Amino acid sequence: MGSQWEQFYLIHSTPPDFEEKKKEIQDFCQHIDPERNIVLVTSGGTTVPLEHNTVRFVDNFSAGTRGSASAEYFLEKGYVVIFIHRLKSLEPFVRHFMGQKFLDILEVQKKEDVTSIMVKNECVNSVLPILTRYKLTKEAGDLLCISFTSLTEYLWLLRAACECLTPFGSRAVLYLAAAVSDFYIPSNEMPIHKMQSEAGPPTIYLKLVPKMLEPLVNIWVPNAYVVSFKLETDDELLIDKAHAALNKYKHKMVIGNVLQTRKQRVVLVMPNTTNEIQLSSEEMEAGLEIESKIVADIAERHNLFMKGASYNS
Ligand code: PAZ
Repeated sequence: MGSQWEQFYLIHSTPPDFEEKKKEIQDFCQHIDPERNIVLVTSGGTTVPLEHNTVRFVDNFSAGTRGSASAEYFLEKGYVVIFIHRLKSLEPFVRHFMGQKFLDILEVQKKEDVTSIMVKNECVNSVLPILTRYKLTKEAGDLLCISFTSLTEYLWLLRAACECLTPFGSRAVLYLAAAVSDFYIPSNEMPIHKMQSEAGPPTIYLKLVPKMLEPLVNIWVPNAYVVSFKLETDDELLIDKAHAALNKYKHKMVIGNVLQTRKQRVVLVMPNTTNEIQLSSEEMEAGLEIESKIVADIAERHNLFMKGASYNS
């Protein structure tokens, strides 16, 4: 009998479109210069189905703001980005034009028989820099976006992506911002069909999801710069829990954040130091995003880490 994480992969067979997605990640990584820095950004919440033919599921909170914004800042710092995100959560670049905002920047122009759709003049200055960065990223082939919905899909993709990152060694950063459920119903304990109300209120037993940081740090990407996130709603718990995670998994950094203040304040907890990053109200009003500061800090520390890794080897 293997460890709990091995059991998870034994019990939960690969999701239907897993092989195609895995191949996409493999093909993408094969075309990347191994001398480039690369980051795997995970983003958005996982679902935990209550039935095999899923009508109902438990969801994890996350809009995908942290992950999608960070992906853009990593690209700016010259990283190649694999962005593994919850389907329909925020994605890099398009996040700026979500919902009605997208239609509001457009106008219809009719000249003689020709109808065209244009970006409104007053919006050009805000759209142009984002569109330009997007097109350049696409041309360079520096961004791959792959989606998941359920916890099982996420965990299979995480392992597959890590395997593709192994050849990059210390050049790889893992930035695990996705809100991954701690609880689930194992596939072999889940009803096949929709639960019926005639049977009375259901009693649902959730089990603990194995902590994948353990094999990730020790087996899948032992040379990478691994950053995990810790979300709490009680500020008092945050730093202790971040330290506990760091001591347990021995990775490079835990970024602690509190649900209500996550856009203004985070604490970067590392083995020998901590760094609190905050946005002032002036910075927030000016539209600065905390992810720009987080990514700048990580890129600098990653750079030092790589120098140390090549010095030691
Ligand atoms: O996606 P978002 O910007 O709404 O929220 C980001 C976040 C709070 C999900 C992220 O910063 C985080 O803490 N992720 C890890 C959550 C956890 O499993 O503890």
